[in-house]
Amino acid sequence: MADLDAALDAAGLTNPSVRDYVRKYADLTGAERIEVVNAGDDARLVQEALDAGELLPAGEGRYYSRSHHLDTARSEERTIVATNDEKDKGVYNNWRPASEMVPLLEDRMRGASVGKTMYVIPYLMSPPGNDLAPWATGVELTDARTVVLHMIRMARVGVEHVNDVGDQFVRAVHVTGDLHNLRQGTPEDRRYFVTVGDERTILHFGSSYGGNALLGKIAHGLRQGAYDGWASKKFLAEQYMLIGIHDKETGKDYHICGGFPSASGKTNLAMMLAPDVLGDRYHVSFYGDDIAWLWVHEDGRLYGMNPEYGVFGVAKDTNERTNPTALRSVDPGTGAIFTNVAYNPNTEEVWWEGRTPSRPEDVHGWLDWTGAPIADRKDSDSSPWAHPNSRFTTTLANVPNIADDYDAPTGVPIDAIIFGGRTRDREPLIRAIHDLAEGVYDGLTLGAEATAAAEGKEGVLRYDPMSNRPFMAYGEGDYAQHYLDVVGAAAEQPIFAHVNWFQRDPEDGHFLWPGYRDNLRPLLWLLQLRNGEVTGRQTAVGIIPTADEFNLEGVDISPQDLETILSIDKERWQQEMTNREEHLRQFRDLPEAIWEAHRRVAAAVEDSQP
Ligand code: GTP
Ligand code: SPV
Ligand code: MN
Repeated sequence: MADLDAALDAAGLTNPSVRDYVRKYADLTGAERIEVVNAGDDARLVQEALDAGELLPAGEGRYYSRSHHLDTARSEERTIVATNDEKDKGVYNNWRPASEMVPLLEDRMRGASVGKTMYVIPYLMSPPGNDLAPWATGVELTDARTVVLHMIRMARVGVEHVNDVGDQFVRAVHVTGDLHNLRQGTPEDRRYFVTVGDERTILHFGSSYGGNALLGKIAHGLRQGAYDGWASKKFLAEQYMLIGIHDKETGKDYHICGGFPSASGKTNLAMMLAPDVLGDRYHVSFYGDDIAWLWVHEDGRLYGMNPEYGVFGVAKDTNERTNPTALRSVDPGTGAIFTNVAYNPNTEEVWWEGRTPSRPEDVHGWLDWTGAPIADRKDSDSSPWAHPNSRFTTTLANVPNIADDYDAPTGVPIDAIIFGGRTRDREPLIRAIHDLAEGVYDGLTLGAEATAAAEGKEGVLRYDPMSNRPFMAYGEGDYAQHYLDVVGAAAEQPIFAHVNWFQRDPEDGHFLWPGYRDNLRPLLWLLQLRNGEVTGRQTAVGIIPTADEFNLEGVDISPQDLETILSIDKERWQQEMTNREEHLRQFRDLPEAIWEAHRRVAAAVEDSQP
């Protein structure tokens, strides 16, 4: 490409290592032109996307996009972590040798961008100046303009982030491929989503949706971050939300982070409004809703920060009751992008299941997520209007409860780490754990129903260690040891807890706990426990609140349901301990401290009163 140097010069992209990398992939993919992207290019690129029909208007300053109908979620089968050392093979990371995958991906990418623009997106997955910024720098190359628009919302984007980093940046290459001919979901599937951990290179081919294509997010922010955190011995990269809780009465601030599997409540928790009766006293602030990096700073405390700059949130069931904060974050004028929801081009409205109690009455003009008119549907067709993994994208600054210091380089000290998944029985509302090894053990045995965030997995009950199963970068035994080492190095230990908002009545299926805003209540109890203000009740699997320790003013729950979610079913837990043993046995080199924790908990379950 003759004008490559001229384009890089004009953009002020001076780092020679970055320039060499761009040249290599421009040559390989055969892109016709390159364009270096800065955050300030957003308005122009939005207009170009509207003109090209890649975006459609969704009211003032909001946009709608539709992905290919076979390209709507992550594919766990097609996602691979490759390295040059077979010791990195784990149970969940789909390890392959780098020497096999790199040529294979380069082959797929060869000539695949002929006639297209290759956008060069320099990005930073941390607040500027953060301790971990050296691992957070990357350059994504993509051939899709809508991916650029998403990256501008989800990451800090601009050449200033990469000019002075030498060779220390992640090479993140995204090539869409011919979505009509990739045989998605068949044995001849041509897609590959590969992170080459020890080469700090990400090669994704065959999708333009979500984390498959916005490479700063899960590929760098989780998989590469996890690998780097372990290789450097410095940090953890986790699929965690991160919130602050401010107590206006005492003036104290607390920070809680925690892992819930995909589409299981992180965004909702991070955007939570305090329940009305508690609102005068407590305020919840949003730091992050999907990823946190954790490390111990020179002052000896455990810190967390959100590498992202935006929210890629699940649309389904987002409404004025469940999450008004999310709705405000995508109000007119926010620049939000909706993907794969239902759309009405006449009125420029969007809709998804759970947005309102019933579907829009006048179906005239409404199109489902595939673009098919609702009015043409057969009466028997009850399929959802919006794809179950349809999402909204908006920058952090649009989130009404964004923390004042979300962009501060320091990050925030962590008081508590929580885990939770969709579990319809057994798991109580909350159980707290003081001991580090038992906390890590608890995270490793997180069991949950999988969701539509991954292709073809919805409803499957499975273990999802630390909510990181789809993002594991190296062996689980090494991971557990690294977790113990990082958190164990902190002078002040966080408290751990397991939470469950999803217990259901076995007969009629209703959720026993109202959830959403009321989720603040068990978290406040946890902080009180940490402060020694309550004692709870010790059980075999942790400390659970007694009903009187627990502020339930204004909560809509029956006494029987409350009793169920605050109790431990011995028999179910005995079964669970057998399953856990089998689950943990898969992992090579699991630290003895984790096995000891397992044996301690299993013995306590056996000894407990039924
Ligand atoms: P990813 O972005 O995929 O990693 O997911 P997430 O963990 O951020 O999920 P999110 O908060 O967007 O939750 C997804 C789904 O869980 C939505 O359909 C919510 O309505 C539902 N949900 C969240 N919190 C609660 C709760 O407290 N109770 C119940 N019953 N449902 C909830
Ligand atoms: C998830 O699936 O956990 C997400 C969405 O947060 S994606 O970035 O597409 O992976
Ligand atoms: Mn996620």
